[in-house]
Amino acid sequence: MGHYKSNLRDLHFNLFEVYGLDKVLEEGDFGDLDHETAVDMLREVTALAEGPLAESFADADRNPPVFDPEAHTVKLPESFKKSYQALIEGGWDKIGIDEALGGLPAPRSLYWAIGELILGANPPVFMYAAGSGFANIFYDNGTDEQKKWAAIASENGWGATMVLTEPDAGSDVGAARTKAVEQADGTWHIDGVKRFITSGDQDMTDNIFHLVLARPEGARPGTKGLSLFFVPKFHFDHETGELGERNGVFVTGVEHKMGIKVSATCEVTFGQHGTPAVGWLVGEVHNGIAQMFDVIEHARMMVGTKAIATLSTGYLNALDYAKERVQGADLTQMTDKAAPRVTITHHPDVRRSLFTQKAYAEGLRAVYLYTASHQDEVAAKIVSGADKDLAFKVNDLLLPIVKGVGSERAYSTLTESLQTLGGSGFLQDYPIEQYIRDAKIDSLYEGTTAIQAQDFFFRKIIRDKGEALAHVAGQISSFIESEAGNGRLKTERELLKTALDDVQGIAATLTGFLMNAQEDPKELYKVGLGSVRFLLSVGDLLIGWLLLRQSEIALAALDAGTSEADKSFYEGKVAVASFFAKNILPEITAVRGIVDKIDGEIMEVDESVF
Ligand code: ST9
Ligand code: FAD
Repeated sequence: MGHYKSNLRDLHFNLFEVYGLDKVLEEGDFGDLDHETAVDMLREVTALAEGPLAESFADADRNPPVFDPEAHTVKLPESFKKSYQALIEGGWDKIGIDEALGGLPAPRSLYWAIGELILGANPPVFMYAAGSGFANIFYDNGTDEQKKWAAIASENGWGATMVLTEPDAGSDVGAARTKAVEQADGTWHIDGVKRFITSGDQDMTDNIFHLVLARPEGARPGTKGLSLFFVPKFHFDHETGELGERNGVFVTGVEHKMGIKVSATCEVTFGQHGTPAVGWLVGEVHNGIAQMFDVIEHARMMVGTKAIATLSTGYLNALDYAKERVQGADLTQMTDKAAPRVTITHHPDVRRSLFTQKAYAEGLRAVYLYTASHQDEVAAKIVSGADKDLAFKVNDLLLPIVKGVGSERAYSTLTESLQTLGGSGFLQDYPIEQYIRDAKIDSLYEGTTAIQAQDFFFRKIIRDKGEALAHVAGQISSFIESEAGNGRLKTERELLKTALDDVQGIAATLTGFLMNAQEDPKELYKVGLGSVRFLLSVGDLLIGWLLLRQSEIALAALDAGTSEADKSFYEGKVAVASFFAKNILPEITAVRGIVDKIDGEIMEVDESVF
């Protein structure tokens, strides 16, 4: 058995019992895809994930990619290549992709559920295999001719990258200096150095295409002056796809990292090795940052789902260990030195920790699948009654939660998973130390948590005039006011009501700071000081609500009578929702108190004070 422990039962519960996937498949435009096929797909990917994908997880960490500075190439460990090939041979990189690119359209909830299984087992496999997904986005944004290149790239299984970051342009993408110079034949020469580029080179695919942000000569500063270019590693015949000359884009360095080592993080240099780096303007329009955000939105969803998937396997590994490990006596017999020794699941603090892990793993899964359901018009209608326009706004609203809250809570809760194993957790004999190292990146790339929090408040709430937030808050209110649980969830619904009031209070306080900033710009600092706390609080509110919704469904299933295995599953749902409502939700009240009293004092002190 490999390191990866999936939670297929919970995925089924979410997809079929909570989010109505059967109805989505019936009403949506997904061809022959039906309940049985979806169940088969999930089962097959689970076997693949627990087997061949997980197989190289540790080996590829201990034997990271090798960079050859002369040849500008990156070689990946053989063990990892086998995992990658297993995914590609199964055609799993084509799920959710347009049929024009050889794909199989699927509801986004199913797509991301499959994604969770792959990302939990071996995240870089998913990332290297994202070429067809990138091709799909290129297809959607490209000219008719470029659509053909996208199909060539997808059908030939080419790799792909997203290229934004430069040494002086990280969070501040608009500071990028890489230039684009138009040529007489309509192509562009790209000139500059990008850094931290994931999958910048590898030796698994025949070709790689880079989607690169660069600034055409004379274009304005900032993100709005950037355009998006398609830059292949090898030129190719645009009709047949046959490979030609090497293009002038070269990997000039590979980073040595804390984790996720097999995912090659590359410095990529354009047009500075005697060969021009020829690029094509995507869609023949100068709309680079908006086009790149089509990629970023998927990548942010991917990063959040990756973090959540890792937390889930971390929790399940910790749980297995806790059920076996015998240590100490039951607390009620602590003075009896001869009392029988018990498994550590008997200790209250271990139970507190395991329930915290279960709550965040299952609660965050509910959040990413709720979000995914708003990426499909049909699914959104079924799940929350949102029409197409509102559905996509809800998705926009929730992406910083999936990414920002998912990554922060997964990382901090994974330390609980490690703690459950005591000293053994610190050893490489168990996967959790690697989970923690591999998961740290999730709060950093694709926009740090601070950036997610600003995006959430300024763009997704203020600029949206609170429409999407009001829709979700309305859903939560309806649940609070309902008879959910027939009286058995009364206390929990009251706690949820307090949490909703507190979150709305925090939102109002931050909005007040923003209004006051029209008179005194420094008031804006107060928004910056409170925005991450706000993001995390909204995340907890959503988790609390969705766990309680699950609890309501579980109670109904228990009332109807279930199998013994399902009985434990549903009882677990009821217990974890109650635990979260009673132990975590009340913390939001304290956050509200803190945000109410933000005074901006730390913005006044001199830098020397630190
Ligand atoms: C990175 C990659 O870190 C890490 C891992 C890569 C793994 C690759 C594998 C991926 C797999 C997933 C793909 C699967 C595909 C499946 C497909 C299946 C079909 N939403 O606020 P303004 C736009 S990469 C949408 O003024 P500033 C918008 O156009 C590096 N759009 O920003 C806006 O114009 P307007 C990642 C948004 O102050 C314009 O930007 N790096 C959003 O100029 C300007 O907006 C980062 O993420 C949004 N939320 O710039 C950088 N926001 O307003 C983080 C902005 O007119 N930094 N736009 O609509 C930021 O995000 C900054 O806030 C900033 C600020 C750069 C946007
Ligand atoms: P900085 O922007 O310098 O941030 C430093 C600190 O300051 C952070 O804590 C940040 O939150 C804070 N900060 C910065 N600006 C603000 C602000 N305005 N308000 C509040 N706080 C702020 N990039 C790509 O283009 N393609 C890739 O494929 C890719 N893959 C990556 C893979 C790895 C392993 C890594 C480490 C990075 C990757 N990146 C990639 C780059 C990644 O997206 C950036 O590292 C990230 O956006 C942060 O930029 P930075 O590292 O320059 O940090």
